[in-house]
Amino acid sequence: MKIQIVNPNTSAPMTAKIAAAARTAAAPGIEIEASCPEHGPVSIEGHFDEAMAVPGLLEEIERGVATGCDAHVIACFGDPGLHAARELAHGPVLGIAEAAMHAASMIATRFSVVTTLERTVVIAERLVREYGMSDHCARIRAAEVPVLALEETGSHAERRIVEECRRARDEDRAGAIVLGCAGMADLAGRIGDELGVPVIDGVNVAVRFAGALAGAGLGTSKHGDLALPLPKAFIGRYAGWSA
Ligand code: 5HY
Repeated sequence: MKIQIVNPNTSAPMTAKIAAAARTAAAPGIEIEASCPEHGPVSIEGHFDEAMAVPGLLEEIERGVATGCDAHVIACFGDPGLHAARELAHGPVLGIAEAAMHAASMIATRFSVVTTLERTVVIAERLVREYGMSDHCARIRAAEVPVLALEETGSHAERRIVEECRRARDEDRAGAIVLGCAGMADLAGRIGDELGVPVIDGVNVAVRFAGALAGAGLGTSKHGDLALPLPKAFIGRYAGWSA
């Protein structure tokens, strides 16, 4: 089985970190194909970044479908382009936010999310509602850490995230904590050990859930709104999408 994982931003160090976390999570015999778009923002920290990242993400998903990937993971906590990617793919497509929130709801009555910047909290709040997690999600907190600070050795990013997770544990009555950025994939184990509560990395659980769904013979339904896109002409820079 081959699982594609796409980092929708264009940061090569973050893509490498996500690939490593995905390979650690993958069951024996599962091959991971990791990539990021050639075009787009180096980090995604708002609605504009998300919108600008989606065309490149969809080009990567289309490439993964063409190379025979059995399932696909979108490794960005806003789950950008998730439904559009599901239209393109036959295999399951999972976003790390959706996967992490569902995992948290299965191991704790209430969970909190610790994300990067305050301005992205509204995006996570929308996903909590969309995924039916409002009764499970105690709070969405921002550590006020820019995404790319997670790639800088010696930055205070990790310490700020640990402290925000500690506040979530102590103030939100959260039985589990969801990390709100793919760039935090390498922190879950350390923070969980330090705080004594389950800390969930979406890359880890999304890869495992994707393998489980594909292993169960389940793919994205092609009946209804997630059917393949209707063939039509695209003009200008997207002419390559013309059917
Ligand atoms: C992510 N941005 O997972 C999100 C995190 C965020 O570039 N990768 C990004 O702040 O929404």
